[in-house]
Amino acid sequence: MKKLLTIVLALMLVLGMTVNASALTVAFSQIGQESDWRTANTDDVCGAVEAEGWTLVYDDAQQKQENQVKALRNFISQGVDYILFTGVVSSGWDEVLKEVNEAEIPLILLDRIPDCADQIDYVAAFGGDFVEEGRRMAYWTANYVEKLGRSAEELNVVILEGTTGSDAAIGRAKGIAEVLEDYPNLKVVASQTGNFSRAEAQPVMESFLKSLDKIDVLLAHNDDMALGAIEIIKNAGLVPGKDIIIVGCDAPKTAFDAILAGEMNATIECTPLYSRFVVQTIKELEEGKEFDKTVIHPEEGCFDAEGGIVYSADGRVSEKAADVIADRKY
Ligand code: GZL
Repeated sequence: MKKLLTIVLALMLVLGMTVNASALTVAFSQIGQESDWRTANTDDVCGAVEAEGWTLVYDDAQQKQENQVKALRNFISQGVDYILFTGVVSSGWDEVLKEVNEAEIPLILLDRIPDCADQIDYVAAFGGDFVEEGRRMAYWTANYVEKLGRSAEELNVVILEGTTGSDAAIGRAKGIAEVLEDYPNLKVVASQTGNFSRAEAQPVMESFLKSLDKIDVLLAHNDDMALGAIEIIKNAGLVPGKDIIIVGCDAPKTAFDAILAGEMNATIECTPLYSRFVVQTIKELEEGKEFDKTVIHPEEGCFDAEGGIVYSADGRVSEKAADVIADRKY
């Protein structure tokens, strides 16, 4: 009898947790649809939440901070169980995220981490190491220039920056500047935001080409802006990937296609595929696990036409795009 009771109790516990977990409502305040990365991130995270049988409450802020603030307040009034949040910019979140804390709704930070992170409660955080991604863009470029035998040349570098005020753009800019200090032959002659979007990067690339006598390298904080710039470079009668070395960041399939076409030289990976982290974290939180405030960074690489180029201070070597494109998931 005692044994039967133990089995029944154990079953109730497991069922209880399963029932609990399946009844969850997970809200996601997403920035918008500005890039291939963002679309892949949305599809991956939302697909995973729904695949678990959880109720998804999703908001696309269309790049506007005020829309995200409104969405977060709506999530609070709906009494959701978890909030997933990535901010379009780094500042201006203190008040609303404190309201999330006061409502005692567990907050999971994804992708871009708000400046106020140390002053608020969040249960876990996951996103790219943007400063390191910037360093890798610059390291790859310096080593590729050396491979071309052009290290003695003074090369003009232009930069298409991401969304002004976002930690992704701030971090990548910091990483690029830090490494280029050691390569005086790579001279940044212009740097301007293209807001992580193809369309907004194009007039900026046009203005670079019109105002500068020579451009040898384009560093784009994301591949969408690099791909937009490639069209402008071709329209100007130049050969992208040859007349202008082009390095992006994110590594969506569209960047691989450009690399295989010889129009782009390299991309630094910044994975948007957070679903495994989100689902595992919520399940572990449901079981009472505690996380510390460390931002968990995924393992990321670098891809180019030939492979074999060192792209980091710890000696990591790029992979050949043609060898890995078939396995890419975004
Ligand atoms: C990076 C992410 C950036 C991508 C862009 O984690 O925040 O925003 O690099 C996206 O493509 O728009």
